[in-house]
Amino acid sequence: MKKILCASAALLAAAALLTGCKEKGGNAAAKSNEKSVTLKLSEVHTEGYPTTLADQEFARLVEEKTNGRIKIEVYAGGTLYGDESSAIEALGMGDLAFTRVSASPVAAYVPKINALCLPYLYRDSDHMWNVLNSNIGQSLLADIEASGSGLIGLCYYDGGARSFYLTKEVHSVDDMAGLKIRMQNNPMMVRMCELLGAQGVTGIGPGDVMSAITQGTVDGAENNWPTYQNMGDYQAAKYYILDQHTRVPEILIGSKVGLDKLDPADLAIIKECAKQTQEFEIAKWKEKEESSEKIVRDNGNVIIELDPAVKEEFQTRMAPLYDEFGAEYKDVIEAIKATN
Ligand code: BDP
Repeated sequence: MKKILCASAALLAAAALLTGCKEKGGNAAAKSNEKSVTLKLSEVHTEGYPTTLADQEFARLVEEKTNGRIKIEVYAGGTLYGDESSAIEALGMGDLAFTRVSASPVAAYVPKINALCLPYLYRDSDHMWNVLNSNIGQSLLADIEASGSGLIGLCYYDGGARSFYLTKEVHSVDDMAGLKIRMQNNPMMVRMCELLGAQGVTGIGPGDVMSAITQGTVDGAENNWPTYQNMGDYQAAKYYILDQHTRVPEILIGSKVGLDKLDPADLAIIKECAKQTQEFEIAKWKEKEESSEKIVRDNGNVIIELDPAVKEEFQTRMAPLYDEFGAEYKDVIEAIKATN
């Protein structure tokens, strides 16, 4: 008996994400005349940014490996969802097929993800990648799908180290007192500010940070070199404080309700293609991190290298987050620390 399987009725109804259904059965991959499916991917970064390039590479690979049956349209620059929490919510409801986001807002759905975002957790980038590529990182990615969150974790991308940038000079933890700082939508990040005597402000999408600083709604924000430069924030807050408090991985995630309706073989192809783009993004990331830092330095911004003792004080002040947000994942945190 031949069954007609619509790739995602929910997607079709909610946002016309699908342009067709395909017939189940037979060698789907070999049939080039089957109706194609078009799925949307939301990305806050602009064209040319490392994660956007990786999203596009993912789309290219999926189209190639499915002989054109599955097309993925990448919406860059936050044109579909300017705020990552809304994009994640849309995945859960089946209104969107994919989004590339920071791991930070994903923790609202899968709290265990906070174990990857704690401050001063990784010694450096290599340490982070050894963790993400190990069973620790890969099982956390699988946990996203198993958690009942409605999300599928597909792969990690590099997001470098995040530091504060402000309209005022900061040379010590005391200098942070009373500052209003835009943070990602994650209570752990807001609490981080509180522990420094500052005030974390959420609800501002990454594309709106520059104007929030210019208008004085906040005194600054925190991010890696590429976002600080690419979003134009470096023109509004000229002091970049190299405290490098976190390395928050980027994640490519999919909608479980939408993707589970695809042929399981196609979902397997999608998962495989996503994994293949990780190294691609890391290479683009390295280039962009360097060029962004150069642009910021050439612009005459003030880059504050903290005294090691001061950096240690930032770390000490943030240490309670390990108990407050990581108590249930002590084994994971220990395993991360023990990774080479
Ligand atoms: C950037 C991430 C982006 C986040 C943004 C933020 O690439 O996904 O949305 O930070 O701070 O580094 O919201």
